[in-house]
Amino acid sequence: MGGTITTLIFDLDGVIVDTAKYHFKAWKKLANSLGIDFSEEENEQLKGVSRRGSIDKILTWGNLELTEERIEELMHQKNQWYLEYMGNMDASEILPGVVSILNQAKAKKMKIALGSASKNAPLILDKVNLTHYFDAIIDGNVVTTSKPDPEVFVKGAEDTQSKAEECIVFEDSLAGVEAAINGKMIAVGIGHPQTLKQAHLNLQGFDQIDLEKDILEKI
Ligand code: B16
Ligand code: MG
Repeated sequence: MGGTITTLIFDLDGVIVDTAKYHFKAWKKLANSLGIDFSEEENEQLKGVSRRGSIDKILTWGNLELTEERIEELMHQKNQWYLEYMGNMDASEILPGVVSILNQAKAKKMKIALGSASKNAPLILDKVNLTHYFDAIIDGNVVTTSKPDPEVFVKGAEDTQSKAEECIVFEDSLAGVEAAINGKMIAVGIGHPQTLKQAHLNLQGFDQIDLEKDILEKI
């Protein structure tokens, strides 16, 4: 693809920390409490999707129509369980190679942004002590549309004074990879290459990854 890359935009859940497993546990508990089955495959469709978008999907799968008030209660309940599960989280839960990639980007004077659908993103970054790396934090509290809409990444580019074509987005979700592509950015899929086959480049994770050789020279 070529061009100069100035900015790296990271998704949070499943890219920087493995909170995806806590989201899964909390959604499963909620779905099961409503008599709705919830498997890993269904969970895959919720990755990167907002809290509201996720409950809407679960209720559709279960053929349930509930009042707005009840939906609010359920979202609150899910978040309480989620916060409980990730309550003891600390820097040991940062995924392998993440700190190294952030340091490599800093050494190259690149800008670093967060582009997460999660309203809990600032809390999580704080818990794992990574907040200071980020020039911009765009999360579920500041966006109005969900991935695959590119808003979260477009705002990340704006807040770091970057053009879309100068940005690489790292994403573990289908919706997120689509959002990056919709925003005309370079998408690097983190995780299963088959699930994220639309991405420009796929990586298993950041372990042993050299930013220059394994990413910048390959896109
Ligand atoms: P919250 P990401 C997303 O974060 C998660 O992938 C998704 O599973 C979750 O439902 C969403 O955040 C909202 O999270 O309930 O904490 O606001 O992957 O975009 O960093
Ligand atoms: Mg994610």
